[in-house]
Amino acid sequence: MQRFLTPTDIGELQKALEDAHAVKASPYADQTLGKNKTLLLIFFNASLRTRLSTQRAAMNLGMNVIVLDVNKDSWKLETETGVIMDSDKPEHIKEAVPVMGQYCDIIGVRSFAKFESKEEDYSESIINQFINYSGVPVISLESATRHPLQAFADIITIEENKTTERPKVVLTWAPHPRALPQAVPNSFVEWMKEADVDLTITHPEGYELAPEFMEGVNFEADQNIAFKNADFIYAKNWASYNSYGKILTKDLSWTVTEEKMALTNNAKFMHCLPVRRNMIVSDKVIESENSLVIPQAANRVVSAQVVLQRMLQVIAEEEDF
Ligand code: SN0
Repeated sequence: MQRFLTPTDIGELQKALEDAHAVKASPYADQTLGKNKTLLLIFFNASLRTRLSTQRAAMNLGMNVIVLDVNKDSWKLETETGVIMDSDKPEHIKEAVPVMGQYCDIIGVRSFAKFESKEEDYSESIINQFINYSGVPVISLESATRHPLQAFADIITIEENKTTERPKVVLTWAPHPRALPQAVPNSFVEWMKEADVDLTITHPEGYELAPEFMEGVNFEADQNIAFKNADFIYAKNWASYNSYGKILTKDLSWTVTEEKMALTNNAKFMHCLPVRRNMIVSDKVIESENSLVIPQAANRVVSAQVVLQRMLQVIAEEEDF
């Protein structure tokens, strides 16, 4: 496994879920796999869960970890090609990335959508430069259009908590004060399409995800109707794709409240965190027994550990060869 960005990269989902189960049952079983191997985590944006859970996963595998917050602790990186470098960015990403690759065996990179250009964000130009120039396997820690470690952890969480064979899962847009990327909902939809679930998406007009993600997904414009018989409510805000990066509404009638949850089949509540209380979800719902946000975050260690384990196995095979 040379890169982790989409479900295709991890192969058969059922097998990945079995690996997740094994990792959870016995987190230290592969302590020697990561011996003398180094994971480098590069952050262009803030992080709490991704940083800590990925470090923990690496430590469970016996790896060493280096974390770099590029914007705080390093030279600011120029990411555009062909520019005269007379700005405040002293180093070009085309040198920085191969240099980073010299110091580690696997790189994880977080680089959010910049919302300057839809084409630029959806071309995934930053993470692709890591894939093309680092010389080592690359993991997305949330890139411009995807957050696969989150989506994989979400599926693990749904599998653990479902009470029916094929649960109804509802992804609902919810209001937020800032413009947020589409990475989390994009990956959630992309991974749910692979899972044995009945997925519905509900959002206000103008919040359609990119066509490649919306394709084949059941859409319901009325949030109250969408919530009927739901077994899982997955709330998330995202900025508009069509009016790229714009906030079209902050309508608080979309907030997930107890009244809305009462429409469901006693659904579990999920959110990737960080969450704005009483915008996305009411205090009561997030603190209720049906809230899965903490076990969901705990599963971030599991998803990261499965991905690292597979990359380390490939490295070990190459070394044996
Ligand atoms: C990020 C996002 O993609 O929505 C990361 C989620 C895992 N979330 C935020 O940036 C939230 C920031 C805020 O102001 O609430």
